[in-house]
Amino acid sequence: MSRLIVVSNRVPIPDKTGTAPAGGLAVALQSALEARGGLWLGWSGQSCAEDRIGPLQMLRDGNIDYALTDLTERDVEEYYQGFANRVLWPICHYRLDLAEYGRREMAGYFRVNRFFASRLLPLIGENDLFWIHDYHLIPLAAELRRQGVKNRIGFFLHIPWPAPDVFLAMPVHEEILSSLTAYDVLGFQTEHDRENFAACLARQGLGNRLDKAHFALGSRTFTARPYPIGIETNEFVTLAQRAAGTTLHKRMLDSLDGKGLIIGVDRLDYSKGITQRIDAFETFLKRNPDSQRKVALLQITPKSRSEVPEYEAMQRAVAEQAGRVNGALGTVDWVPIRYINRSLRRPALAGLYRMAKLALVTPLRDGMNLVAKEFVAAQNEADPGVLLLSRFAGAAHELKDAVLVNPYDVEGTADAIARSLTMPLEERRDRWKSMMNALRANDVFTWCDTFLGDLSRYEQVE
Ligand code: GDG
Repeated sequence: MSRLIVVSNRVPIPDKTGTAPAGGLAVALQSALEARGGLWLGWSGQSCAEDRIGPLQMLRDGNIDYALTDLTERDVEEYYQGFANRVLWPICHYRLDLAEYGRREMAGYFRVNRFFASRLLPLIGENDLFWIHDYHLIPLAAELRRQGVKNRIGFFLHIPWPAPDVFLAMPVHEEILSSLTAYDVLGFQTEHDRENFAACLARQGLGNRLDKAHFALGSRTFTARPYPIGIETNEFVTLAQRAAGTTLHKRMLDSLDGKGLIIGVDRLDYSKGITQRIDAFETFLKRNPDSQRKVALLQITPKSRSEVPEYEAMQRAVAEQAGRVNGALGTVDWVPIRYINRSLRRPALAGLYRMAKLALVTPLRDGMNLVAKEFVAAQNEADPGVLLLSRFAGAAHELKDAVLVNPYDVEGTADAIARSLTMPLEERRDRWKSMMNALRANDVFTWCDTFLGDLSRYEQVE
């Protein structure tokens, strides 16, 4: 079997407490690589002055070799905080209004991708298989090809691919789109994303579509398919079952004192629809005064990308909003929203999912959304909670038996909360079983094997 080289912006090396960073990419890939072994290269998270970039830091943990590179302060500002997180992220999440274009940032993005290619080159063996991840590294294959790399290279986009009218509004869309054609296998979360991508190629007159999945451009061919990412389903079930006996679990139950727990878990990000969700919860409470004091929303929201101004502003907005609702509706012995702004350990999270009667997973746009899947896996089969899920999350394409909502429709979401909290046991069980079947049929190992199977078999069509 060929050696696997994974490249992603950040490499999730567990710290001494064993806490992996919050992020679907990290959680999914680590378990996949552990099983196969290979090399994982990415940014160390450290920045330094231009003349201080040292050699790669090499580490080994279990079956995985990690290669970490520092970036310069300018790189981080232009490539990471700049083009990746202030142009590509908002554009792919349909937020044209938040995209901040700057030539300096665009140039920085391509420069850092060239730099990643230069760090990889000395490590490459003839038969190595490359799997590049996510929007930070779109031009990496094109840079490697320019250096003569002929190996098979795959790419997986964890976030949505937007509709052509949105994508083509981005100034460098041509370079971004054509650099994707240097890959052999392109993976998207959903069929919808793949079709948006194909529509962008067609609009730009870039290449020919040979069939549903195959495309040709010049002398090269490539495939583009949906590979919906999964979770470690069985492991998560066990994690949640075990959590039932822990002290945290007991403390939480005591503090609820018979109230129904509603849970929300999201990185603090404008794509996750947190403010609309809190509005919907407030509307639900106002319209259903009988439910007041009978439920509590636990919103767990670890901070992310705080150095990007939109995220910092959002941090303040959500805290103020939760405070306002609590101030207006809370009583001396009831707090409607418990808002936590930091990361919990994974077993604790699994236990809280299991305790909850309802999860609110209401992103305005999301590639997949692993929280939705984890919540389902954590449920108690005998008395499962309800998943309320945005239609605009990739997960909605698989979890069709969730209660699907339009997160922009605050009143509709409020009504769906009311319906979910009174859903009969039999219906909850039926919905849960069907969603659980989907999670068992496509877990993170299947996702990884399917992608890598397609990549290792891929032959250029003559
Ligand atoms: C991107 C795409 C796609 C969250 N809070 C805590 C914590 N988490 C974990 C969750 C989950 C992960 O982080 C979040 O994954 P999501 O999929 O929900 O979202 P993104 O981070 O935006 O991920 C997304 C994903 O990539 C994978 O392709 O699904 O659409 O945007 O696993 O459990 N984990 C711990 N404590 C927390 O407080 N331990």
